[in-house]
Amino acid sequence: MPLNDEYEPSALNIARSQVALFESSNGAEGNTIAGRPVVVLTMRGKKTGKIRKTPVMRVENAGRYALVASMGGAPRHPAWYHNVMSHPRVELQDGPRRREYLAHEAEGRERDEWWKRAVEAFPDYAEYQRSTDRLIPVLVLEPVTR
Ligand code: F42
Repeated sequence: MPLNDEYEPSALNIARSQVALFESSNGAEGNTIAGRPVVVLTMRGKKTGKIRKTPVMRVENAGRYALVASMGGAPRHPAWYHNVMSHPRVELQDGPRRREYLAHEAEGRERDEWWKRAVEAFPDYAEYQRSTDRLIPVLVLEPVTR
C-alpha cells in the first residue's frame, strides 16, 4: 500500500534538505553523510498520520535493512522510531530502488548481529551508545513480497 498521503517534512533542516536532494536526484545525490551511505525511510506519523521521511545510515544484509534509532546519542528515541513502531509498514529507498518493508524491533541475538553490522557501516553508532543510558533501538526491515 503506497505511502502517498500528505507529506510533512522533518523539522530538522539537515534531514529535510538531505531527503529533498536524495529524492530529487532519485537517490543519485544526498546518499552519503561523512562519506558513509545513507538511505531514506518513508513512514506514517504516529500522531498526525501524515507521511514522514527521514534519512538513516545504510545498514543492509541479504536484502534486509536495519534502522538504528540513535539520534546522535540523544537521551530519547527519535520521533520516527515511534512512527515505525505504530505503523510498521514502511518504504525504504536505497539509491534508485524504493521498496516496501515490514519493520520489527530486534532483540537479543538478532539485535547483537545487526548492531555489529551497524557499527561496521557507521562506527559513530558505538560512540552514540556510549553517550546515552538508553539502549539504542535497532529495527529490522523485511521486504514485503506482493
Ligand atoms: N538519525 C538516526 O536516528 N539514525 C541514523 O542512522 C541517522 C542517519 C542520518 C543520516 C543523514 C542525516 O541527514 C540524518 C540522519 N539521522 C539519523 C537524523 C534523522 O534523520 C532524524 O533527523 C533524527 O533521527 C531525528 O528524527 P525525528 O523523527 O525525531 O525528527 C524530528 C527532528 C522531527 O522531525 N520532529 C517532528 C517535530 O515536529 O518535532 C515530528 C516528527 C514526527 O514524526 N511526528 C509524528 C507524527 O505523527 O507526525 C509523531 C511522533 C511521535 O513522537 O509520536
